[in-house]
Amino acid sequence: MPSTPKKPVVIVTRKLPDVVETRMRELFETRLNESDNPMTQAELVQAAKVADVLVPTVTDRIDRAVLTQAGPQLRLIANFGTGVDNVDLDTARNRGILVTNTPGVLTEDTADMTMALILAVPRRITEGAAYLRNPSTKWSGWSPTWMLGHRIYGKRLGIIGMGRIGQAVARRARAFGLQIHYHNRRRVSEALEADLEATYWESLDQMLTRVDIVSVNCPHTPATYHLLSARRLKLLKPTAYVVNTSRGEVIDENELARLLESGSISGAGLDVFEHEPSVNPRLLASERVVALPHMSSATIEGRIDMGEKVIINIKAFADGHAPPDRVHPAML
Ligand code: 8YV
Repeated sequence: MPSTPKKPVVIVTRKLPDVVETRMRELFETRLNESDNPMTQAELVQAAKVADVLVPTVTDRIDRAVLTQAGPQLRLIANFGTGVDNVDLDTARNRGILVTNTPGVLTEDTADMTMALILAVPRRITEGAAYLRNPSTKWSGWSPTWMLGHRIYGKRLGIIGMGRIGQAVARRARAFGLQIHYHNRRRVSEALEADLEATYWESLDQMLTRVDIVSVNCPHTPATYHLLSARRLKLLKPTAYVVNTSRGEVIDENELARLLESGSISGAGLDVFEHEPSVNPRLLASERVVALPHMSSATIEGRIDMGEKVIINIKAFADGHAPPDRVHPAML
């Protein structure tokens, strides 16, 4: 009788939606994290010693130490997330460990939240909502000069990173009457530029001096760490707003806080932070900041789609095929 192939041992580091966990259990030798407590580095090392496949999330640092102590059976890191800055990709590649991610399925949700922040900060949405809720303030009624924000229609939006999410933000922003400007490693096609009515800036510095709202939509890589450096942040107009739904590390957060405190820029909408889960208290203290706890992709539909992507990548790998969402497509 032919023996049934051994199911891969899959260790999932955080609690995933039930439907995803159930399917993973059916398909693989899956070990789940019912408690949802983030794993310590020591626990990650332990997991890497026994897993054939590790499924980490943004809260797990799969660094050199974890990867060099991994057992030889660890062949795939199927990241539950699009950004892979939590994984030491070079070490993984050198050790022949494949890394996959979940691109495409959180584009629209992240773009929605980016647009929400683009609206929320200039229009003071959270301030107004908090005012009505606050039991110590009594609303005395409408007044012509109270709670005034700034119009976004007709303003210039500068998108840093014109990938899937940047483009989805541009589409929404066009509908709100914003003019689209962008900076990207590579200029996008003429057809796409025409479709989005987007102006390309090869020089990020020049774009920053001219836009009213900046949206960070590029991944965090060694090349984009502090891309919005202290020097670059100072190029922004004092009336400018900064929105970030990508990764906190792309912005020099201390300098951002300083410029907000001194009124050298007008506000910021931040869903991500440099040292998550801690949030710079200076940013939280600023009335000019709308801060969210890394929830741009947090929809149940999105999480299930992400889980499906992870499952497809593991299944392809287990069946001896190339997983579709390889971060280094050349491997395999
Ligand atoms: C995810 C994200 O929730 O996918 C990403 O890159 O930033 C998030 O929206 C998180 O990364 C899941 O690991």
